Amino acid sequence: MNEQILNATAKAMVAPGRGILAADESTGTIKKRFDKIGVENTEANRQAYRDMLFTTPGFEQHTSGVILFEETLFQKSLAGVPFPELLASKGVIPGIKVDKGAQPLAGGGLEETITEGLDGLRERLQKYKAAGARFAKWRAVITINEEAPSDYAIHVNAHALARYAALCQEADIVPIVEPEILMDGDNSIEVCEEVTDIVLDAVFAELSAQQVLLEGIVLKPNMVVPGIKCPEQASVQEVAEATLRVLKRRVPIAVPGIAFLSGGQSDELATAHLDSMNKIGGFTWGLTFSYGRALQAAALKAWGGSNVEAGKAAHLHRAKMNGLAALGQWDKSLEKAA
Ligand code: 5MM
Repeated sequence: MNEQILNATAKAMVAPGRGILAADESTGTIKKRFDKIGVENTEANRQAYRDMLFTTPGFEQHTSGVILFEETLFQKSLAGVPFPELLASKGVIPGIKVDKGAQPLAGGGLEETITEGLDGLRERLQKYKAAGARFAKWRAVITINEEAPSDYAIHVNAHALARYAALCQEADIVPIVEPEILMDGDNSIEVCEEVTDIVLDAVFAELSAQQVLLEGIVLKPNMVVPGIKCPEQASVQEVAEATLRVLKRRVPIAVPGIAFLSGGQSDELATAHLDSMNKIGGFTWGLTFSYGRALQAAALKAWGGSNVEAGKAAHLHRAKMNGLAALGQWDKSLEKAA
């Protein structure tokens, strides 16, 4: 493990005003996205869509890295350049999703899951590194309902995240540690705050127990929000304050950065929340985005399978807005002006 390389990569991933594009949809997930715009889920269409995103002029000013799905890591752009090479030539760090998805937790019974993909990971990491990946991502999924999350689900997922992180660091690949608490229930913001607190506590305990170098990770958490079905929604300020309260309690200052997932928030809310937290300040980590849907939804719709220029314009706009939010310099009026 080369501590300097890991720390330098992690810092670059959360550099001021830049964040991460999560374009690592597995084949099943991208099908759901393509279905909405009536585009067939073929390898050629996936290549064309990702080509549109990665050749957007200027997106690199706001984008430090891109998380790729395995297929994309080994795919070429429409101009014949391997995607990781294309990204690296723009100063964008290529990353790779290495988990194999969330599966039902044996004996769980509460609709809980455990993320799989540890078997053979050491070997796969070498292959990904040779293809140009400098960081990786593993997503653990935590559900909130009347009985969940159970201690069982929290601990096995935290354990797996730490095992993954240790293997990445052994290969000098920065692990993005993503414990996602889903926001699709009817729970209050207070419940989300409590669960986020417990989960982050468990995750950092496991990272420490498994000797993961905190200076060489990026945390990708959910924001503290009420469930989407909760009748009482929260203001931008309330979300920002609750999220920072938990993070300040649970994330050691040795961690170079935190890059949020958007989790189903609207594009503009995800930007507003990030901006609000950066305006509040009072922390040492880089605080940025690692959005999937909140960065891509507008671009996907504008592209619609063929309108490359419209797709690029929509992508650049969201990348720019989130880059400003990562500096605490975003303003709603910028959305209207665009
Ligand atoms: C882009 O979506 C990612 C991959 O999903 P699947 O493995 O289910 O295909 C997902 O992990 C994503 O990176 C994060 O959840 C953040 O994306 P959002 O849309 O929540 O910002």
